[in-house]
Amino acid sequence: MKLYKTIQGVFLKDGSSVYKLNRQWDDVVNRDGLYNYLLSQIKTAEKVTSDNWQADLLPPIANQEVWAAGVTYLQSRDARVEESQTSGGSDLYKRVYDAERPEIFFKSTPQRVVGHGQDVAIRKDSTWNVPEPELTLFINSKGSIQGYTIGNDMSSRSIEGENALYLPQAKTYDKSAAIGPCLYVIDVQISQETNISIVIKRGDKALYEGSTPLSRMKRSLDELAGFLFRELSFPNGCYLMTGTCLVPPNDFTLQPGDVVEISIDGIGTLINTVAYN
Ligand code: DO4
Ligand code: MG
Repeated sequence: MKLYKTIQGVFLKDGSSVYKLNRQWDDVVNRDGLYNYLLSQIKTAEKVTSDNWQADLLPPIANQEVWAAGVTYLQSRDARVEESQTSGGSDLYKRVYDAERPEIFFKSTPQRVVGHGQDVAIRKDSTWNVPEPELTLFINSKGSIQGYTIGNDMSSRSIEGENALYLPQAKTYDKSAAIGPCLYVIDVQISQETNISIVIKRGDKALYEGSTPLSRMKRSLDELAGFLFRELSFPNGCYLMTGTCLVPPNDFTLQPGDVVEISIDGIGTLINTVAYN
């Protein structure tokens, strides 16, 4: 089942049927057994017959913070080892990849997040910018994974590469986090065979394309959620981006007008155009 947030409210899509839920986003999503709760709502919710409900899509978020895990795939480790050669920080990435404790960092407050169809930003003071396509977990306030969405952890490689201590500036700025188009809720954990793919388009040319199964991630999803919740509470639940595996070649940087399309099996496609703030 898929949950969408729009200007008109919260909508639930089950197969080809769509229902309007008369509750606020936080109240709908932050619960145990979200899948069964949504199933029960279908019995009483108003069925929507026109297609207009999708017109004013918002990111699937209200009062949730967005956090991110890093260096969870070998490809991310290697790319960062390379970009930090001159700063002397490359050893950090090798060590965190092998360590018991994962890298987890704060990514975004909800008001800085954009959704499907909105612009994502690159920093004007950065010379090397990339999208990071990431499976993104919705975790309820008790620390249990209840759903999934598509995330784009927009990053400045020039700023992070200059000095690892600049990570918050490389990662967190207005419109640096995109999530959507929906929250995907299933009654089992998402399959390891699930593919994440990306296409970056400039005009009608695809400049970079890549795809990877989730199984290439070094850590488990529960492990990442467990570390995030060790000493942090999230009264409305939170989102956790789980790291990237798809890294464009080193001579690639995003430009305003580029279109980033990220797809995850079962969830859909998140499309954003790149712009300056
Ligand atoms: O270590 C810096 C960030 C890593 C990251 O965002 C990723 O691996 O996806
Ligand atoms: Mg990332």
